[in-house]
Amino acid sequence: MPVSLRTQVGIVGAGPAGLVLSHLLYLKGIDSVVIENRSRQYSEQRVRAGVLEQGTVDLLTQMGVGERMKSEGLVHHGIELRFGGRGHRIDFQELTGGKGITIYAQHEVLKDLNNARIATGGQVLFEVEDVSVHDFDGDQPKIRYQKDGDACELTCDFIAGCDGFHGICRPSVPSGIFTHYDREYPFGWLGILAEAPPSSNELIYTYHDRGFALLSMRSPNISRLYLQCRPDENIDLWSDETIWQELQTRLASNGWTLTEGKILQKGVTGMRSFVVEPMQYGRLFLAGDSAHIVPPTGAKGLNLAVADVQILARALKHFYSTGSYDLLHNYSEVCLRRVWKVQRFSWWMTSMLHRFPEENPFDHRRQLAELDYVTSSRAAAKTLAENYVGLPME
Ligand code: RFL
Ligand code: PHB
Repeated sequence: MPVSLRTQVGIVGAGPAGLVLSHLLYLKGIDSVVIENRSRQYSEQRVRAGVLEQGTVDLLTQMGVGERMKSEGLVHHGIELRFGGRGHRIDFQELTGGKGITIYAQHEVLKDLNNARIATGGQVLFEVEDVSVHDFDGDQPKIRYQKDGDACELTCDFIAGCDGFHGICRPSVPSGIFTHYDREYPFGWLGILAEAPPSSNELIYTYHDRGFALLSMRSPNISRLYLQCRPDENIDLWSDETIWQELQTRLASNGWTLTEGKILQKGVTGMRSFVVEPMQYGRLFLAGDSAHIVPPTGAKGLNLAVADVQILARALKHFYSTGSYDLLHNYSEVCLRRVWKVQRFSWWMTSMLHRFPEENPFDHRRQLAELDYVTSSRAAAKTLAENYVGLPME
């Protein structure tokens, strides 16, 4: 006999989507259990996102998990677009009526959320195995898993599939229900974390003949940098010296120097755009990367995951307060309106800033014209700024 547990909302995945949802539900008086197959240490150390939209910062602050982000996060009011060896600033503050972004690592957000969940008696179960979801087409869905050698069954009212792109929730839905929209890009990003003070106060997105490069950061002493590479690039072929040399070449600009430092971590990430429609089946609701992936050029994945669960938490609260399914029925439609706008923006930033293997000289000239337009037209710059700092929530 499995160990039986009961909760209102069973959440698969303790990434940003799962943990924000769990804590938001707690603040609304709704019980949840989070089931995670990795260790807490692994998820709190894994280097991923770094850019938080204003809306994400505001939400984390309202949730009471913004204290460290406020003291350690770096607030930025613009970015630089660099091409032809020259930089052009996009002034978010001026173009969006005072908005900005905050640089604060995803794994730091996870630490803050895990601490808040534990301090308030929340249940986040790490290192579970063989997770599977059942009966979500009825009104007593179940999550089955193994924990410390015991078979467990968690019965819930609803399941939130917050288990990322490679999770089990989306593939558990019978075929024919979901429509998938997909685009793979013919390149990836080689990312490094380096012990070097950032060479710029703001992020620099660079278009270079040899490919895209991005200068970002994590703190006043740690730089985060990326290079466009082949999607199947073998990281072992890149010595630290070669990486710095390529960054120096692509980021070069008159009168500006890139400070190098010890490389602490390096890795290659593939790039894709992906959406599943709808984001719900029966009592299973998908949120975050389990339902959609964006290429990182717009810095949107984590922010979109947080937007989804904000909408889901509101709909669940409405259900528990009134018994009405109205908002739950609208969940997918409301999320997807934002998802597709963010997909468009991420695709556009990616298309503008990368070299494509199949491009011809016309495409190259068109990209340069696009960059010239975005950095010389107030209307175009405003469009970029409005999307980058984050579209308003519906
Ligand atoms: P996550 O973070 O993938 O979390 C899913 C969790 O589910 C767990 N899991 C399971 N648990 C139980 N049973 C199973 N069978 C399970 N299968 C999986 C996983 O272990 C994990 O803990 O998804 P979530 O919560 O939807 O969050 C999405 C974000 O993590 C992602 O979109 C961002 O990291 C994307 N991203 C960026 N987003 C931004 O908003 N701003 C950025 O600056 C930014 N930069 C980036 C990025 C992603 C990157 N990479 C590595 C893909 C930069 C990079 C390089
Ligand atoms: C990062 O700091 O990791 C980062 C910044 C901007 C992006 C993507 C990633 O567009």
